[in-house]
Amino acid sequence: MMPRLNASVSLPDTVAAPGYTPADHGTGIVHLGLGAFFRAHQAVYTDDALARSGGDWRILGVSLRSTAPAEELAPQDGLYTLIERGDGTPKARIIGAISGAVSGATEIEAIRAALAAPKTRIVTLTVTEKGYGIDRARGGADESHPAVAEDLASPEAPHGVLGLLVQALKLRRAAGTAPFTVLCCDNLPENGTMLRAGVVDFANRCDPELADWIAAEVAFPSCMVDRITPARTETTLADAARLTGHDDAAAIETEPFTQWVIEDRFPAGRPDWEAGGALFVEDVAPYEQMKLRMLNGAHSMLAYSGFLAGHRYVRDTVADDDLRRLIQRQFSAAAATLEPLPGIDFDSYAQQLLERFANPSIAHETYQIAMDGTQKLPQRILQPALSALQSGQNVRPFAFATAAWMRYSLGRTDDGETYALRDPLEAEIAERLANAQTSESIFSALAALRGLFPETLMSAPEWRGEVIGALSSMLEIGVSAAIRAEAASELP
Ligand code: CS2
Repeated sequence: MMPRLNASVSLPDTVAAPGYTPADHGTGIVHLGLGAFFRAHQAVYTDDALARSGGDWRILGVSLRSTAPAEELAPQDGLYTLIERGDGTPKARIIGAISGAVSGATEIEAIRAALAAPKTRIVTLTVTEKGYGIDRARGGADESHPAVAEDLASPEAPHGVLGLLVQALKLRRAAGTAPFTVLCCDNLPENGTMLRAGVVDFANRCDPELADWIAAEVAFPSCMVDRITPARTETTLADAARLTGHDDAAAIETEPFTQWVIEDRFPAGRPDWEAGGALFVEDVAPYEQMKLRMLNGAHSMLAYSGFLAGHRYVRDTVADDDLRRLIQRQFSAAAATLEPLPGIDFDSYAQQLLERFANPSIAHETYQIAMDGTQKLPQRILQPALSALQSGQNVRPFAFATAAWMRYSLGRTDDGETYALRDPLEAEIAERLANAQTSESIFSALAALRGLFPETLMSAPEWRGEVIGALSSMLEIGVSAAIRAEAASELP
C-alpha cells in the first residue's frame, strides 16, 4: 500500500502540482456530475485559471446519485491525478480545483444550501444527455423523466437537475441574492438555450412569476466541450500510483487535445478560463454543430458498426481500412452540412480527428460510446441527415450510421452473443423489436419511438430506402461484410 494522495503529501518533480495554493481560494462554482469528463476538462481549465489569475473559483463537486466520486475525492482533499496519454510516456498532473465532493444520495441538504449560497456564482453541469429531464422535441421539462416527475410533486425537496436549479433560484430571489450563471457542458445542441427552456418550463409549473424572473435574470450561456476521456480502468489507477508515488482512487486519464468554446455571458463573473485555452465567442452554435456532427457523429457510427464487427476500441476501428474509409466519409458528409466557420478548415479538422481517434495509448471502448444512443442520435446523425436531405446532398452515410444503430438495438452480435443496450429507452426498444425480423419491420418499429426521428426524414422515400438497404445488408451478410461492401461502394 502506498500513502493516499492528499493536500499534505510531497510529490516527485516529474509530476506537475497545482500552480497555486488550493486552500487559499474560496469556492465559487457548484458542479453537478462528477465524472471523468468533468475531471479531464472543466476542472483542468479552472486549475489553469486559478494558477494564472487566482480568484475564489474552486469547485464544489456534486454527483447527484452515486456516492463513489465523493468517496474517492473527499479523503484526498479533492486532489486527483490527471494522466495525459499522447506520444511517449504518459504525463501526470495533480488538479487542485475541486474544494469538496458530495453526493446527492447522502448530502442533499448540503447541496441545496450550496446552490442557494451567495458565494456560488456559477453552476456547471455534466450530467450526460439523459440526466436533464428535458423533452427536446418540445423544449421544456419532460414529465415522464423520473426525477422531473418526483420534483414536480415536491418542489421544496428536489433531487434532480431541474428541481434543484429552480428551488435554488427561488431561494436566491427571495433572499435578494443575485442569481448564478448556469453553464451546461454536455454534448447537446445549443445546450444553454435547451437547459434554459427546461428550467423556465419547470419553474412555470410551480411558480409562473419565478419563471418570468428566471427568464429575465438568469444567464444560460451555451458552450462546446471536447476532450476524449475513456472510462477509468485499473491501468489508470496503477499508472497514477506509479507516476505520483501515491494511491489515488480518483485518478483519470485523457488525451492531450482539449477544446472549450463558450459564450461570454457571465453576469456574476467567471474564472479566467482563457488561461487553459478556452475560446470565448458571441455565437457558439457553429462550433457545436461542427463538433457534434463531425466528431460525435463519426464516433456513434464507428461505435455501433465497430462494436458489432468485433472492434473493442476506437483505435481498432481506425486501423480497419474499410471502417476508416467510412469514418472519413462520415466526416466529409457531416462537414458538407455545416455553414463555413471563419478560421476553421473542416478538412484539417477531420484529419486531426482521425489522428485523435487513432491515438494508440487511448483505450476508448466502442461499447462506451454506444451507450444512450437514443439521446445521441438526433444531434449527431439525424439532424445533419435532415439538412443533407433538404439540400439535396447524399444521405447514405447518415443512413448507414442509423442502420448500424438499428442493428445494434437488436442486442445481439452476428455470433449470437447478447449485450445490454444501456439506453433509457432500452425496455421500450426491446418490446418494439420483439417480433421484428425483417429490415422493414425493424425500421418501422424503431421509427415509432416517441420524439426520436424527425417525421420529415423518416417519411422521405430516399432516406427510408437507404436505411433499409444498409440494414438488410447487415442482417444478410453480417456486419463485418456489410462494412466491407459499404466501403467498397465508395471506391472510385
Ligand atoms: C463520445 C463522447 O461517448 C460518447 O458518446 O462520443 O463522449 C466524446 O468522446 C466526447 O464528446 C469528446 O469530446
